[in-house]
Amino acid sequence: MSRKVALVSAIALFGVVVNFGHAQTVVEELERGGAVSWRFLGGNYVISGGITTSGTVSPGSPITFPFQDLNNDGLALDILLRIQDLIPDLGVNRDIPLIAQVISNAGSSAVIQWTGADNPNECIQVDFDGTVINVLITELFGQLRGLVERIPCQPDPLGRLPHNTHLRVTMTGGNAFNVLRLRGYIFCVQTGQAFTTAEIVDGNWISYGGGLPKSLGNVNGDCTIDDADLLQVLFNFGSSDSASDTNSDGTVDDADLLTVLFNFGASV
Ligand SMILES: [Ca+2]
Ligand SMILES: [Ca+2]
Ligand SMILES: [Ca+2]
Repeated sequence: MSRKVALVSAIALFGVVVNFGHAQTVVEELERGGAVSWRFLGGNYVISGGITTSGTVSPGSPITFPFQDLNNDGLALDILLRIQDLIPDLGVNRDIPLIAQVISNAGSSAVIQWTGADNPNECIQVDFDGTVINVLITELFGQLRGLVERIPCQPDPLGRLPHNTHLRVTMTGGNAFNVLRLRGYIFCVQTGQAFTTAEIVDGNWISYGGGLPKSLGNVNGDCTIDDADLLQVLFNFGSSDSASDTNSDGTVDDADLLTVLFNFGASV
């Protein structure tokens, strides 16, 4: 008996059906999704201090935020905000670690806030609308607050995630809780007159996540883990088909099959 047949027989005997798709909160479902797609929908910028000016910031391209547990508090909803991805034209290549905090959790909806700062204390060339100025950046501060709600399971509306999504995160709390601030000394001269603050205000953003990722056995990326996933793994058993390789170790084998079986029946 081949290994594959032995495994399937064992499964049939034990009838492993674990269904954890229901009775979770949206916070757990968001974490389970492993990543969100995110798009800045535009806003205004205000610069004051050593330079005083203002203008509009165009909507950005959709980006992906893989979730991590950056502060080791057991909640893997933290993200690394790359300024370069958010505002490519600014020329600031720094990351702000945004730590997730659950503000409220009503089960079917929740409010999550991501907050973080970076203090580079580096003289960096910053491109303000085509004018390149050296700035000794002392502080980068970011904060996002979003309302997480369920939506019908569907392909990622922002086209970033490889699996279907069933959660939408919309900006909430306005300017008070959604901040991207850059502070520093223009021309890298540390005098009071040179101290400048640049902030994005009246911005808006949207994000999508949830769903069932490949790592849980949803190898076809739809809204359930079922016999279609099982068949796909069996069909590709022994190959290196990355779509069917749930643990991304380069081989489709019994570990991947067990992942599908363990989560069999889950749906969103
Ligand atoms: Ca965390
Ligand atoms: Ca599936
Ligand atoms: Ca594998």
